[in-house]
Amino acid sequence: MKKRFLFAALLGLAGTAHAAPDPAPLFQQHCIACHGVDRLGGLGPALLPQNLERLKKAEALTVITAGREATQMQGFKDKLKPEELQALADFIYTPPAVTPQWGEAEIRASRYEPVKPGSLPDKPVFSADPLNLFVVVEAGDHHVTILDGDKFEPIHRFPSRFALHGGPKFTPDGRYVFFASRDGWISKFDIYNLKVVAEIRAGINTRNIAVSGDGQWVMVANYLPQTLVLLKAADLSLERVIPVVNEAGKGSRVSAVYDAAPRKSFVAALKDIPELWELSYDPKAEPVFKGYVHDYKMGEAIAAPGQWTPRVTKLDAILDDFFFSQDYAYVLGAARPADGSDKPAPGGQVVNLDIRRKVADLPLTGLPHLGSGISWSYLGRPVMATPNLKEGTVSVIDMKDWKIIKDIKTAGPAFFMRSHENTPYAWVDAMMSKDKDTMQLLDKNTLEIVKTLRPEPGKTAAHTEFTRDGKYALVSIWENDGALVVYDAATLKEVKRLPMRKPVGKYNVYNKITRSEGTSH
Ligand code: DHE
Repeated sequence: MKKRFLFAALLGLAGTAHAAPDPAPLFQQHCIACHGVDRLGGLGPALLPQNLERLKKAEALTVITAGREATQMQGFKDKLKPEELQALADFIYTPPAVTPQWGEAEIRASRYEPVKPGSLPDKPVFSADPLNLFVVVEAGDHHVTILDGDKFEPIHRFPSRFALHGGPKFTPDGRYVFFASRDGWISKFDIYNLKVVAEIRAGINTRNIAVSGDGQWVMVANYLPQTLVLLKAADLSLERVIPVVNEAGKGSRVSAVYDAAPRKSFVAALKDIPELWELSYDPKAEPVFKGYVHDYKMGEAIAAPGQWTPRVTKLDAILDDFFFSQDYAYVLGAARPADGSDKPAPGGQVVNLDIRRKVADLPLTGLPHLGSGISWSYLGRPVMATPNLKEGTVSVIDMKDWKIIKDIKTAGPAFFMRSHENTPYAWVDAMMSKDKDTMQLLDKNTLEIVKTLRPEPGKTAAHTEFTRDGKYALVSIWENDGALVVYDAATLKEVKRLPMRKPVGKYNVYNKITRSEGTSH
């Protein structure tokens, strides 16, 4: 009996000796200063499972151990034991016991204005054409470069919030640009004065933003919490939080929100419920009688205010990743597997926003990336073309009868596609394939691939954007020691190469504010 007791006691002791370290005090001591109470983020990003979906745990462990280059994240290998480093890595991938809140109070409290609104001059502090600037998002070290689009020389470079995502959005005059980080930070930057003038944290896990065509509003799409957040563009102050919930009380993450300027509305793509929401920002919008509002019961003929009340289009599949016709009457949506898996998508759908229903199916295969689609006129008919994230194909779709005119074989699955009214070619990458270092040119008149460029052999080439006149095309070398390669869009000769830190995207002010059909809006 005694012997058995001793054995059990030894086992217990051995157990204690090898017990995993408690990560909570470790986090408190080493991480909280930058990554915030409840892991909600601060100077550093939020460390919650939803925010870490794009980082493998093994990579997170490497960052905790060795630090992250070009950031303030130091490595802890000299301070912590291997099992403590592992415990911290496990901890940040563990959901918190209580779902974190980010409501009106937290949003309002987060806002700050480094510069008093209206106190800065209304004239650019530089001589370059303010409408031919490029805003370049450098993900390698989380910076933004403002580039002169005539001389191809940087005018200014400043640190951005951690991990910006989605295209920056401009006010209609091109003076201000807004950025969203995956951690929910929205920043307003005064291009004329080269200064961040206001910031606010609108969510914990944010997808993107849209700026209204009248320049008055910024709408934020969130995964966590499941909300749309409306901000005043003037100072980023909170106007309202719109919970995204269907009539049965089921909430949904918001995949993205877009400005449908000709309709004076925002259109939101929902990730978890088969609905499409349109919210008018027109103060004179017709009241909403049917459908439902969060506070109203379905079916009751209640007239809710036309402005900001979601007008709901019911769908037979969950759609996200949208492309809009130039007049915004139609939305082309690709279905994504709701479970986030790699299963093939069941094609795409065309929804008419006026009659609020699906008008056509798009027999697309693979994983079309409609959000990167572009449009032009082919044989006198409006067409749109979409790259595909799973197949080496660009599909060209007739926007009158919604038939696929041609599936053009390319070097490999692509992420982005770009063109310009003044160029005969559409530029498409192959960055999801072994030929990731190629950029192919598709002739918009013959629908044939006519040229393959290889800006830097072995390095990823992606995301083209044109100067305002369409004469030059800027291609990113998507590496930490990357570059912007400037091509003459007619001769296809390289004219300049600027070193950049993983320039994920670049945005020409004029092409964005005029909604060029060759680029994203
Ligand atoms: Fe994006 C735009 C969704 C992963 C870089 N991306 C968008 C938009 C959507 C979207 C809906 C349009 C919003 C806008 O511009 O307002 N992106 C998604 C995804 O669902 C996906 C596949 C998975 C995810 O985790 O979010 C995804 N995106 C990525 C990346 O991995 C990329 C390549 C690198 C990164 O920085 O995250 C990436 N997405 C971009 C860029 C844009 C973008 C550069 C803006 C393109 C433009 O020219 O407008």
